[in-house]
Amino acid sequence: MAKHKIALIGGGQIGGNLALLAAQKELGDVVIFDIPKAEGMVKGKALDLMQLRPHDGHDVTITGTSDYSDISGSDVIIITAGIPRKPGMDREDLLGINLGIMKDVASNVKQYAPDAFVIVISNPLDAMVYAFHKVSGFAKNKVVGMAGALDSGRFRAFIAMETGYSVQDVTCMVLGGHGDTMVPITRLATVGGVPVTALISPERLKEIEDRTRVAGGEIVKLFGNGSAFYAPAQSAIEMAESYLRDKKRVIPCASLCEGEFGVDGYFIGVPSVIGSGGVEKVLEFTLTDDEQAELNNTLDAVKKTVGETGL
Ligand code: TXD
Repeated sequence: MAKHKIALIGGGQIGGNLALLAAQKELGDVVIFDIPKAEGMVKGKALDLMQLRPHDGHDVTITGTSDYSDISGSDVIIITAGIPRKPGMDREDLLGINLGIMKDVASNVKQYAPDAFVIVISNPLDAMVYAFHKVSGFAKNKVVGMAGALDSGRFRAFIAMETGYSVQDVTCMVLGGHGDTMVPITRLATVGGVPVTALISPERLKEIEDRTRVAGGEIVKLFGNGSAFYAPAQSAIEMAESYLRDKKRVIPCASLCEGEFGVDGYFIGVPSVIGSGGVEKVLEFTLTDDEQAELNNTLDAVKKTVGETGL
């Protein structure tokens, strides 16, 4: 069977880790694309990763390039092109610069990899995935935003840290926009099937929910320059793997809703089945009145940032 091909548009902090993780999982050959001024960086990262292979034994090829034609025939495209936040910035502050970049990326991906499954990571995520979809004209099942996987992972991590129990057994879901209005569905969070509400006080759960909402900003503040990259990269790789290996994982992703959860025409974090058909289905379920109100609130935030794209 021919090897899969994964193209990373943007080979910076997240892009470099995407390349490492994709190679170590032998998801396929990896092409790291970046702009000409960063060509040396991505060629260097690719060569360094090629030299890591003997230690891990993963037989894939990793290359770096600034020539878009090198992404031709990719099965998966993962986009991190753009600038990250600096302390004090909201994700929405990145819109002006990153929207221009995303329009350029979308046009080139449409030209060179029209059949790929596209995972958008660049911020502001909810607007960037929308922009990619609008500019590329890709079918809705072939475009998805990575945010909920990261936000849910952060929620899970904080619950594991609070209880001391294995992260493996913590199950959580964070829905909505990738911003401070995101919606942790605490009601359904469990540790090994035991509701977290039986393990953690309401006051602490509220603090954990609040920390989850601003977890990205907490790291940006600590770094002073740039944002998280290990967990974002792993989150996107889980989505790519589910597509490439038709795993039918159910992952909170920014998928295009057309009526689900009362959302129509926007990409927003919802439980999404990822398989060889891309986003194969959005799994809808009844929210409580409070949860629906929070989702409507986060939708308003998504509508605002999407509106600013002018698309
Ligand atoms: O959960 C999420 N979706 C977020 C997303 C989690 C963390 C970070 N989030 C966002 O991802 C972040 O706010 C940024 O918008 C992106 C990428 O973050 P990263 O930390 O990887 O940024 P870097 O290290 O600056 O890498 C960006 C690369 C860099 O190498 C640039 O040269 C390149 O993007 N770049 C481009 N690549 C292709 N095409 C164009 N036009 C381009 N412009 C810059």
